[in-house]
Amino acid sequence: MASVKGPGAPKSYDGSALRIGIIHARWNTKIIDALLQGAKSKLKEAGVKEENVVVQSVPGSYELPYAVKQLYSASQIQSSSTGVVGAAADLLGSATDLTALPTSKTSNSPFDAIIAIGVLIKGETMHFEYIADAVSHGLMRLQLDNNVPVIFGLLTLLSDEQGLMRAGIGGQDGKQGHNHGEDWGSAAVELGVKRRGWV
Ligand code: DLZ
Repeated sequence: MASVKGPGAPKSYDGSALRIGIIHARWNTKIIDALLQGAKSKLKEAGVKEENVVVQSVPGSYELPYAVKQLYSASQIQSSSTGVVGAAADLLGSATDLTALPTSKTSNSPFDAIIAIGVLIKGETMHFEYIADAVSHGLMRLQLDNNVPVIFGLLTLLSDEQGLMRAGIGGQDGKQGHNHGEDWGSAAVELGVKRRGWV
């Protein structure tokens, strides 16, 4: 029987004209890496060109809203000398894989969608609640204020096990789980296409 949960039957959208940004936190790296691969695989499947996917990282989930804002702002800056890749690198600091991208192959249009990926695992203090709340509100505000889809790739987990399952890596009971990063990649393509026009 088909699952009740999830985004329903997949619809295919042509992502070949899209430019997508991904900002991911580095806390809980094993889970993050799998989610990132999942998202990238769906972007590729939809035809998003590799040179039009910009990936950046920040230490933890709390930094996601600021980084999304900076990345999006940078993509709006038209810089004839360095191009948007250089401009984004300037804004985000020098340790960046943005500069590794060949500017000539990279579109300098603003991002059509940005995926924010983070993994919060509840500990013994209230840290989790404060970060989850702040990041959720921050990302929502960003997408509404800037009219750019921000895909909510923040897992708020009660255990490591839940994260492994939701990254498709598998839990202790032998079940593999579903990689939610794939859903975020597909959502970015769909929203990116729809942002360009609903009719
Ligand atoms: C401090 C912290 C803790 C305790 N847990 C997590 C977590 O589970 N996931 C995550 O992405 N980040 C965590 N952080 C780091 C904060 O998000 C942030 O990077 C720091 O508080 C510095 O602003």
